[in-house]
Amino acid sequence: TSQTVDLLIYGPDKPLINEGFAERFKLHKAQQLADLERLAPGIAETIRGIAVTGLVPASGAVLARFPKLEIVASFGVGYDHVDAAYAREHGVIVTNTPDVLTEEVADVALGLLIATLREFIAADRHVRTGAWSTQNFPLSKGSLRDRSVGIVGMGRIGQAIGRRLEASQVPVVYHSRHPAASVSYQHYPNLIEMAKAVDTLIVIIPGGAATAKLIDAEVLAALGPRGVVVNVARGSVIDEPALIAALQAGTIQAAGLDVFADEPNVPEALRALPNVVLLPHVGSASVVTRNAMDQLVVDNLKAWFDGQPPLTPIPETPVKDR
Ligand code: 8YV
Repeated sequence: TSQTVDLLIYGPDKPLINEGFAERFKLHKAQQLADLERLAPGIAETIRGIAVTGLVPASGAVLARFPKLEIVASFGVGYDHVDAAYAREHGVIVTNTPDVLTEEVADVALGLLIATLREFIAADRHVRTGAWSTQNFPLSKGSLRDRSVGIVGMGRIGQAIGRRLEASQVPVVYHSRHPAASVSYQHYPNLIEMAKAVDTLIVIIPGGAATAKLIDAEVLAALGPRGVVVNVARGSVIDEPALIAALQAGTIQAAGLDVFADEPNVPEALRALPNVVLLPHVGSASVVTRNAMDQLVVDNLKAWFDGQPPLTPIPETPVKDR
């Protein structure tokens, strides 16, 4: 007879995760940080696993509320909202949902780049408003044809973006702390040097303190007046006021942004700009991909409580033999 396992579903409600667990799991819920306070007395002490279902804060202080915690299964490939250092020190495993979203996010990065360069959103408006009957849509200032792209970050998604750019016959280089063994694109250890050498940046590097405001005024100036920035990583990676200033002044050309510094609050100054395409953090947000991510959260927790190794632990919390 297996003992009941108490799990906390922390974050937005997700049917597939709620329904993913068999009888022996007892589910508790907290949609937001404040809801943790409202857990019945004694419940926090029973929780052995947490599914973090969205970008809710899972700081050390939050995780410390759960003395029996063994595993945090986080939804999404990025886990800058989960304190991995705390988890490591306290023997708590953290898992994320890599791989199942790689191609989807890479598709969105390329789509967003092309939409930005070829002005799809304004062109759509031209048709809808009936303006086309009196005027042809102006030729787009931007094109993928005369560009070279620097990818910031060359992990799984960066490589998938690189493959798409190669298929589109666009030259690719990249910046990351260490060269990636699996690609042959030129590696720039220095981001400024890369920004000088290309006219387009696609940002797909983890968020968190180590990359905060990596794309700053100096990088944007190095990119120059033809500069286009696409961000499908985290808003924290870009100095947002510096980006807005550069777009307003025309010291760079345009930007395509799926992520923002303070979601869902997007500065009015950014929303007013004509030379940006803005998406509400939808990189992985299709039914098919989100279902796969939900399922991977469930499968990590099930594997762990079945005595198996978790499927996709983060590198900071390696699992010893199980
Ligand atoms: C999610 C993401 O939207 O995987 C990521 O890192 O940013 C997205 O897939 C995010 O985890 C919020 O739930």
